Amino acid sequence: MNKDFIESLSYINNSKVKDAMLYSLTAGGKRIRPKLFNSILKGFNIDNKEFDKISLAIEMIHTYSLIHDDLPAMDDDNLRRGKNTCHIEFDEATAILAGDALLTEAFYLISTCKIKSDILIKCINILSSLIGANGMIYGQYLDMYYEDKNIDFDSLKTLHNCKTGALISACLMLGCICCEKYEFLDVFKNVGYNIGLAFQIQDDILDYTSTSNILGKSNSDIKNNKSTSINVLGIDIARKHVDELYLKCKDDLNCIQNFDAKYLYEIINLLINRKK
Ligand code: GRG
Repeated sequence: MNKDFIESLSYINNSKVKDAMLYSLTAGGKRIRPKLFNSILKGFNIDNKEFDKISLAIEMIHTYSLIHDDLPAMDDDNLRRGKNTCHIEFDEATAILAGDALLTEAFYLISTCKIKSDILIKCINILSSLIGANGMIYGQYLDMYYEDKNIDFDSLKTLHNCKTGALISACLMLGCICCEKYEFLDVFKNVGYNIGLAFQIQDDILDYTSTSNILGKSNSDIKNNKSTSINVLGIDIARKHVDELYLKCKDDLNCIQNFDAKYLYEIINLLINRKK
């Protein structure tokens, strides 16, 4: 994927901002979100190189969110994907611009897909609404709002759904739209939110139980007095919840006709066993 990012962004003027964009994009990462998107295409047996641009755009949006999440005004973290965070490697202004540019260029890249215009518009519509002020950004706002405050599980679920679930759900929904299987959009939406919730609870568990060496990022929830699944549910119930959510996802996928769910199962299994 690193080579694809370098090629796809080759039209961008050389600058420190471009260097910072490529630094964060090629720093590693599990690439879960593009894998989720691609698993839907494979499951419906759709193969079109043009959709690779959507896959890259999704990872660019995810990377923007991480760069901004790490900024001093947000979580103020130094380590991401085993390397310096973008603002430590470059500087704060460059990191802000690199995040902004990744978000903007992601939509530009999608706009260049040579696919049916109704598919393109639907993808842009769903993606922008799920990562916007009612989606991922709202989740980030709630994440900061609930620092130092008590939170119940329902409010924590809303926070997780917006902060993490919305983009993950968008990956599955975009896959479904690209395959023109509109009748299954709601199923993929729900499965996406459940994967997102399980993923975020796991993230809280790993932040609590693992080390920054293994995670490749700072475990900063305690430092930042974050409301997490651990302080709301306790570690045992949190773990049980993760197992139940992944099982539910697998069940829900059974009702989708003519869809080979094995590719999506593979990713869910990967997530179940993830250590970082
Ligand atoms: C506009 C200021 C501003 C913010 C944008 C920053 C933001 C909105 C939202 C934050 C979203 C966020 C950081 C959610 C956390 C989700 C999460 C668990 C990320 C880690 O994902 P992995 O483990 O990371 O897939 P890798 O490094 O493997 O890609």
